[in-house]
Order: sequence, then C-alpha cells, then structure tokens
Amino acid sequence: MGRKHILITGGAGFIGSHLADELLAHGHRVRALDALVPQVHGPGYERPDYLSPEVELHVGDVRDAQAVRRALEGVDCVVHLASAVGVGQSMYEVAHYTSVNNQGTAVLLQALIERPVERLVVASSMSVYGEGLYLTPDGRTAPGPERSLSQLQAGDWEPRDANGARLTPVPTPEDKTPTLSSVYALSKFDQERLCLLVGRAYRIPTVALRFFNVYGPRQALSNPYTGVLAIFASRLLNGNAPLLFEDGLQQRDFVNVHDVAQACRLALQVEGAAGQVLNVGSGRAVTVREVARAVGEVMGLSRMRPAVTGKYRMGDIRHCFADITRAREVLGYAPRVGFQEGLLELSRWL
Ligand code: UD2
Repeated sequence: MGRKHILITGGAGFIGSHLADELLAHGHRVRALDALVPQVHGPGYERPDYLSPEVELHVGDVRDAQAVRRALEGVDCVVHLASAVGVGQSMYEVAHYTSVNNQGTAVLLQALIERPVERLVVASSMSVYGEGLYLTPDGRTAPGPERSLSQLQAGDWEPRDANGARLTPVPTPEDKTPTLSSVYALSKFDQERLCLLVGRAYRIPTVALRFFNVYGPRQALSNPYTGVLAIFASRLLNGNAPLLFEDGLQQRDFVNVHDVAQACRLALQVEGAAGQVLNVGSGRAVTVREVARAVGEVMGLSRMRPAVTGKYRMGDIRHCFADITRAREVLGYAPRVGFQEGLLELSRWL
C-alpha cells in the first residue's frame, strides 16, 4: 500500500492514538476526528499530549454530519473507533450508548455513501460473543451457557451443561453465535453489521475487527468503565489492593494496544481482508488473578496482595479468549508483545 491519507474516528483516544503512531511510522498521513469527551480526556477538551503533532486533529462528534463530511475530505481510508465504551454502564445509559455507537456509525456511513473510500475498518468487540466457546464432556464444542442468578448467588462460578457437568473453555472463533447481553455488545454488533452491509452495497471494502481486552499506555486510568488492568493499576497507585470478583480464576485475552494497532494497519492494507470479521486478541488466556499478581509485580507493589471478594459483577461472563487463526491467515497478524513485556511498558508509563 502506498502512502495513504487515513481518517481515524476516535483518533485521540487510547487505541486511536497508538494506531496513529503506527500509521505515521509506516509513512501514512493521519487525520483524527475526536470529540475529546471529558470522561477520557478530562474537562478541558484539549488536545492530549500523547497525540503525535503530525496528526491533524478535528475536534467533533461522529454524530455531527457536517463534522464527519469535513473530516472525510481528501481521505483514502477510514478506521472507525469512535465509540462509547463500558459494558456495565451501557445498561444505565441506553440512549447515550445507542446514540454514539449506532447513530454515530450511521452518520459516518451516510457520509461515506456520498464520498466512498478505498477501505473502512470498524472496531467491534469480543463482547458480542457473551460467554466464549467451551468443550463439553463428550468432546464437542458449544457456546458457553449463561450462568443463572441462583448459580452465581451460590458462588458456583463455572458454566455447566444441562447435567451440571463443568465445561472447559477453549479459544473462541469468529463463527461462534453471538450472545448479545448488554446494550454495548448489541451496539458493537450493530456497528459491524451496518458497516459490512453498507460497505458491500456501495463497494467500500470493509473489515470488522473484534478486539479482546486491550491494554497498554494511555488507557484512561480515571475512567471507571475502563478495563480491569487499568482499574488494578490505579488502585495500586492509590494504595489499595486489587479486588478480584468471583474467585479471580475467570479467563480473558489481554491484547497489547501495539498489536491492536498492527491488526488495524493490516486490515487497511491486506487485499483479501475485505468483508471479513476477525478476532484481534493475543490468543492466550490469562486469569484475572494472574493479572493482579503480574501488575503488582511490575509496579513493585506485590506486597499489596489481591483480595478475592467472592462477589460477582452483574452481566459478567466467565471465560472468553480469542482464536486468532483467521486473523493470522487473512491478515498475517502475529501478536508481538508478550504480556510481561506489555505490563512493563505500562508500568513505565504510569
Ligand atoms: C468488557 C467487554 C470488552 C471490553 C472490556 C473493556 C464483555 C464480555 N467484554 O470485558 O469487550 O469492552 O469490557 O476493557 O462485555 N474484574 C475484577 N475486579 C475488578 C474489575 C474487573 O475481578 O475490579 C474482573 C471482571 O469480573 C471480569 C474481568 O475482570 O471477569 C475483566 O473485566 P473487564 O471489565 O476488564 O472486561 P470484560 O472482560 O468484562
């Protein structure tokens, strides 16, 4: 791919700013459209220090058709990251999440119909899966069943089959049937469907990437809806031990933000990626307990031992980690940043 002019919606945020660095390093020109929401950027609506000076920043909302049209002028490709994030919070702010995520995507697509681009990449989420994929006692794979309230109240954390047998989590591939159990998950699924549908109809080659638990420098530590890793780091910084929900043995796939940026860049440039939905994870399962211990260690605060609360967070899934075979095959994606290495970089940034 020659030098392209690329618009990143949400380009001043955590993932967007790293993607901007990645694209600039590969010789592209980058414009960001970002509303600089106070939840992420603080109350000042100021350009964040970490954003490369080479990024042309348009301050504006993705739901504002005029702002979107202006931001699209002269660009060759779009990466659509602008989104309200926070699974739990989406259940309290239905109108807001639907407005930013669904309506924002619709406004962008409307503008793209008038002014198509060579490639559109949209950020989706592992949240569309709900529970991940599991191995049943008779050796089949099956979507993990949702855990019942009575099961959780009894402190029985693992998903079980109809006979009460424990299931073993396995990597989740893209063809696992979605279970949309939050407004956020539904809005992310809608975003990817909308983009793929309109992209196909108007011949805009489109790729949907399902991000797993993304971590790294610049993740907003003060945002209460951010991921567990940032929550643990900020608790430790404030002298509080990390709190583990359930028994802390739930598994996730923590993917470093540099690897996510790599995947986005490849999705922009690889010919055969158009029309695909691809997992972007590390392909490795890590327990929340391991996360707490590892964060404490890299911060030199391992004396602050994580506390198992035995409490559960409403709507949480038990295990989900990525099968990244398809992204490897289609994009040539290969996660490069090991978890320890990624945590060290994060701790230096804190
Ligand atoms: C949700 C979304 C994911 C992404 C992510 C934000 C789902 C299934 N996934 O992932 O798409 O948006 O949020 O990074 O909806 N935990 C603790 N202690 C804490 C906080 C969390 O033990 O103080 C546990 C929590 O119970 C869960 C795990 O850590 O089992 C991960 O929580 P998370 O909020 O980082 O992310 P997750 O997987 O719910």
